[in-house]
Amino acid sequence: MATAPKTPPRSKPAPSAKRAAPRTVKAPAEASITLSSKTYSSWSLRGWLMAKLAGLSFDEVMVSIDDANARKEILLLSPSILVPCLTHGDIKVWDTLAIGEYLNEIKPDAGLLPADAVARAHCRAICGEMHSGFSSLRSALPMNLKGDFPGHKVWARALGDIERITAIWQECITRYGGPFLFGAKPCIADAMYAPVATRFLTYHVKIDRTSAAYCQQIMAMPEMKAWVAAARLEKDDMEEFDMEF
Ligand SMILES: N[C@@H](CCC(=O)N[C@@H](CS)C(=O)NCC(=O)O)C(=O)O
Repeated sequence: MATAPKTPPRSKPAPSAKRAAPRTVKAPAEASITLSSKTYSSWSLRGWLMAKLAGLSFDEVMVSIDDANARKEILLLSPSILVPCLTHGDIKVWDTLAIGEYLNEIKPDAGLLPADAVARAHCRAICGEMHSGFSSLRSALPMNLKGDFPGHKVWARALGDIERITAIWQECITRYGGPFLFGAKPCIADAMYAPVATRFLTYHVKIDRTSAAYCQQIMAMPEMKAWVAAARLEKDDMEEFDMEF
């Protein structure tokens, strides 16, 4: 006589196999970056923007460079007592251009530097110019993301810097097709010049149409919008400042 096939008894799920409620676990950041003011610190903005463009996940370590205790803390974090400083595992990189180069090495697919060797050399040259030059522009027009100064008198020596910077921008945009300096995507050079774009807008500097459109392009980047929004929430307004910081 044929017997009906037995259905195997349902085994009770082991306690550990019970379905757990879905949890979102935030992955630890890959790195951290020390920054000072989002309103006034142009170098903080450059380093931060490079890390964002690289797609690095990082924690922001905000330090006040005016506070003596904070200065001691920065000294531990950044041997030069300058911001920004990138900490990635055991490695510390405390100069903005070096941060850009380092990020390009650990995130080679992010396109932080142009793929073409000639364009790459051009990019490094204009980044170097920004890094070591334009001191008249820096002191005449300090970055201030909360400010709006129409009619601001631009010191004559700064005019030469403005002329040179806009010539750099025009040449890049003409040669590589824009809308960013080296083509369709922002790269290290755009991060280096982003604080200049903010200054031109803050002080209503009269510039050519290509350069003015480039400033708008920089300000429309989602990363820039996030930085500016965070700057507006900062409480530490400075009444006066006479040097770039
Ligand atoms: N050349 C440096 C410049 C960095 C710099 O000057 N940072 C300013 C803030 S924007 C700073 O940390 N100043 C410290 C101070 O004034 O005590 C770099 O490329 O990172």
